[in-house]
Amino acid sequence: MSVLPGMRYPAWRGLIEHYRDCLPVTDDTPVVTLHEGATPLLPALKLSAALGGGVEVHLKCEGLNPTSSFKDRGMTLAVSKAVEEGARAVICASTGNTSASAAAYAARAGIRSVVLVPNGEIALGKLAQGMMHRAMVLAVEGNFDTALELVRRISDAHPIALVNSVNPYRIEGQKTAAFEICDQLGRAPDYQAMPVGNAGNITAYWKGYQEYLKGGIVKAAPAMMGFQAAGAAPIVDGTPVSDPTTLATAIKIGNPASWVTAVAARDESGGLIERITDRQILDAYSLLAATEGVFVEPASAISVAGVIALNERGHFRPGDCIVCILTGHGLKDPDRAIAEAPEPKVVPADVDAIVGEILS
Ligand code: AN7
Repeated sequence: MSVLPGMRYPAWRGLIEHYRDCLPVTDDTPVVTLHEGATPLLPALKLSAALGGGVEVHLKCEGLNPTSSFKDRGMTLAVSKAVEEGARAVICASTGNTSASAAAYAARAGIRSVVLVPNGEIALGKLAQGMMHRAMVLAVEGNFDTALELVRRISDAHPIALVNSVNPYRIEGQKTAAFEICDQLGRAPDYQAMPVGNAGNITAYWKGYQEYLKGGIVKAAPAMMGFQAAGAAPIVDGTPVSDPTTLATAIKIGNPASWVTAVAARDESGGLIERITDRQILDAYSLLAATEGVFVEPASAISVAGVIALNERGHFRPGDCIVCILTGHGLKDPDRAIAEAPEPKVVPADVDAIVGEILS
């Protein structure tokens, strides 16, 4: 049997091409893509066993998108539509991942990007990405909520496209992750666990599941389980947090833009939105890396921390299928990894000394 090189699997050309029928694009839309999407849905064998009770946990590895977070799903569509509408520049506020993704897609499109980040509050990898993709990176003396307010005012008054998740195309692109999970599992999961920051992603997933349900592609939708960091849990509290705190800087957000639709996703799906402490986040962060081989950023580990906490309260039944959304890669935040893990031991360049270490 002869197989042509490069022809052994069908080409993946990004989520707009793959889910074109379900997205607001036409033949005239210039598709700006880095071939995002098609991320792995990994069975979490050790975690499932450790939870006991016959639950089946899967990890949706969104850190394997081109800029290493889920934001690329929304950004491919938002930047494509911005270019279609004639924009020469995009702007966003960001805790880091949105800015990295906006910068990359703007570079790909050949347009300018301006990103406002809270000064000193974003993880190093994300800052490096924005800089390398030649965004104009502005470090605002204020938090994310303040930065979002500023970019909304700027884009209202000037011809610069806003690519935060208040842009509906962001939600449209991100809903494809729900499609993928259903396509990968052959059904919808019983539960989905995810971080909630500005709340665009929970809104997007719920839209995606509802569309597959209405289209008859799946017979049920999952209960949506959102988790906020204990020091930045406005939806759990029912009131904005003026000075949010958490080491999970990605979700250090006190007044989510998509608050109402996040609550709708929770309630319509029979789900919940709960708070998780930084300690619980770090435990899950280390556990995932050490026992599943999956390195995520702290905000993403909250999905697993939430499932562990609920499992301890007897929330799940045997056979339940739970998908944890792992939103961003661990390399985004190298400082946190180095702070949490054991330091390398310095050894002499000597076989006996090294063998001695290994056996000790
Ligand atoms: C890894 O980049 O808000 O609830 O400005 O980076 O849709 O906001 C990032 C959010 C979860 C929360 N996990 O998603 C930004 C930003 C990671 C994130 C979230 C973010 P939303």
